[in-house]
Amino acid sequence: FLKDPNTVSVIGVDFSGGQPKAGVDQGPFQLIQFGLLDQLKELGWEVEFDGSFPNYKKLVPAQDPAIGKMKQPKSVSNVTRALSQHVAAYAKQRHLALTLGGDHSIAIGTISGTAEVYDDLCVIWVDAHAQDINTIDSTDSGNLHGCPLSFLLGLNGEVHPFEWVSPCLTPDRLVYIGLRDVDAPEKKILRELGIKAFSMHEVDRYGIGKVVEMALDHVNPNRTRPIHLSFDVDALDPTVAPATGTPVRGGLSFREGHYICEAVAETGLLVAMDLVEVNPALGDDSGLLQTVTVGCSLARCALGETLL
Ligand code: 5AB
Ligand code: MN
Ligand code: MN
Ligand code: MN
Repeated sequence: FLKDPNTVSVIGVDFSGGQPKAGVDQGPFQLIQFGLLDQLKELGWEVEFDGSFPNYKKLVPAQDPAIGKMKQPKSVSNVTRALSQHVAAYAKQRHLALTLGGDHSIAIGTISGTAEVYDDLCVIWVDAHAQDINTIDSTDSGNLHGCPLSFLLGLNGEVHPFEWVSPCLTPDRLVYIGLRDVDAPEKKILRELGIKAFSMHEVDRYGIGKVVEMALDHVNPNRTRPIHLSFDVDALDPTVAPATGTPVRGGLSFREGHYICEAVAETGLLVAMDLVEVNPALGDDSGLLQTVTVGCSLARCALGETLL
């Protein structure tokens, strides 16, 4: 799907409005500061980065009152709308879009953007949380990083200010890996929609190799569909990636996380990746370095770095 030589367009989304903890907007800066762009060049990618970080922050209005239970709705809508256009433009050029977060609400933008170009898209969602499939009514927290998929699946109907989001995903095109912290309403939604989810229980039972194979068989049976990988670093065990806003014990090991990215790279079908929820303000210095190091190596593996 991508033009040759492969070009990766990196987007740094300095946005934290989908959740309450300050600092996650600095994730992109830290990942790039650590050397991610050069690392991708060394892998042989043409790397396109417009160099600007504050471009999303300025879309956050001074006042952003809650609407219903939704917190910071205008901020999330403004940022994700701009981001969807950004990602779609790169996807149209057949560049791989690598979006660095920022909290996971940005997936409303990234997946909308990719889906606009690739109508046969499937999404692999790697996360501790049943991701973010809370509807604007089922959410307890009102934090929109817990809701992106409800918008993408069209579960919320027409909601101001998200009228611009058109449902672009069907349940059969979505699969989760890494779940272990699922709200009751989310469990209900997953069951009702028949969404395939491989929790940590399945990872333990089958092993990550079989889980990824089953996940791909479910959403991409003939390996013909473009893949959007949305990777929330909190899918990893907190001992592996401590600097994140909603850590949950019993997560993916360092190798399991990397295996997912290596296996997705092997399909040759990856067209977009989100790497989200790195919060440099959380965890101590070594925790930050560890989390940024892991984030960069996950991205490299998704973009083709192999061990041998
Ligand atoms: B993350 C929770 N389900 O809705 C909610 O980090 C947590 O993007 C959402 O996965 C976590 O607030 C969102 C309790
Ligand atoms: Mn170009
Ligand atoms: Mn998430
Ligand atoms: Mn999460």
